[in-house]
Amino acid sequence: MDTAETIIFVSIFALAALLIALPRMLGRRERRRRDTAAGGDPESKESGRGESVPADGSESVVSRLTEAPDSGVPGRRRLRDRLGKSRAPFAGMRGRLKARQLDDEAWDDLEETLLLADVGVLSTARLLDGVRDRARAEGRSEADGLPALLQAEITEQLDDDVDRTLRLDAGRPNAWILVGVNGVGKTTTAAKLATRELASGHSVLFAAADTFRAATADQLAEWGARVGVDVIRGQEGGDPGAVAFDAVQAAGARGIDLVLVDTAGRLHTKVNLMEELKKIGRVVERTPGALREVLLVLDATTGQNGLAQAREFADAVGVTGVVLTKLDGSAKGGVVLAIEAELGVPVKLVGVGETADDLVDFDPAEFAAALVG
Ligand SMILES: Nc1nc2c(ncn2[C@@H]2O[C@H](COP(=O)(O)OP(=O)(O)OP(=O)(O)O)[C@@H](O)[C@H]2O)c(=O)[nH]1
Ligand SMILES: [Mg+2]
Repeated sequence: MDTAETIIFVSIFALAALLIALPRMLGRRERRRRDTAAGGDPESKESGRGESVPADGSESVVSRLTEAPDSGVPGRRRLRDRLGKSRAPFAGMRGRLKARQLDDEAWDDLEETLLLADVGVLSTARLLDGVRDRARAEGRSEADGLPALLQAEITEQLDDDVDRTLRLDAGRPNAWILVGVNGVGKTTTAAKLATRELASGHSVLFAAADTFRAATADQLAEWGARVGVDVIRGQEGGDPGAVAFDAVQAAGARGIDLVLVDTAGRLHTKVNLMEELKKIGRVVERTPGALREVLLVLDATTGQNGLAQAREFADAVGVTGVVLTKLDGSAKGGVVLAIEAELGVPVKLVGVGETADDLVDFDPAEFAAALVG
């Protein structure tokens, strides 16, 4: 073979190799492009460290909600991953307790860790008693078994045959009212709930009963437009009860299963928020049996401080369940125990991020494992 022949031979070979490799390269590029469009790297979505976005920033909030689904991640792993900040004190304790005796110091460590996780004084005492009983019953003398005992005790104290389901009878109007102070995540939770209920085949209508600021109704309306949920809204500063009433009537007329009523977290000073919320409940009940859930939305990052507000709502408006939001950005996940023990209201759902499917059914065993295990 002379030089010219060699060059021709090598060129033909290179061209053939290129023709074989090109479709594969293009396919890979296209797949990467589609993955990015579908939400990209799951890690990069751990945004929103619980900070409030003003209602006028609602457009971006809604975009994030709808455009960054996280559906590929199983709930169990997601909860564990998202609970990173709350897990940290327990992980630290686990390290310290290794190869140590179960002495006073170990018990003090456990107590401090629980308080640090915002479990609260009463619930901490109750958990310590339970873990001590378990350690005694099992004749433990080593401290490194404490986390497992704690996990079992948390599961047991939270479980207690509590009904955490959300009540809905399809084929008639059901209303779920979302209540809670400013910025805790009511509107976002309404959007998450709508996404979830639509996925399970229920029809949904939003009631923008937060008439305090028009921007909040806009936030809900924009979200509704994206997922195909209509919004019943009133005038800015108008009567929130009238909006809720109209929405339930409309649901009855249109055969819609669920009305999600988004309410204000604060009102003009002269109007009493609790009275206004009670009134919303009353007008919804003008369609007898329509009021199925009053969900108190609580921001986990406020920890024990949120409990005082929660008590006020629970006393005033007959809360049927708690949605604990921003658990992903909180180091105070232990507050779940205090909420259930001190309010006597079940935590039904937890929010673990800002995207549409970042809402997880609250499961005590899963939660205890994610926190301590
Ligand atoms: N990280 C994180 N952020 C959340 C979660 N839920 C809500 N948020 C964010 O919290 C902020 C406030 O949420 P909204 O839904 O507007 O709160 P709101 O209770 O309706 O607020 P007001 O209408 O002002 O009373 C937004 O930035 C949300 O994206 C969550 O589970 N995790
Ligand atoms: Mg809102």
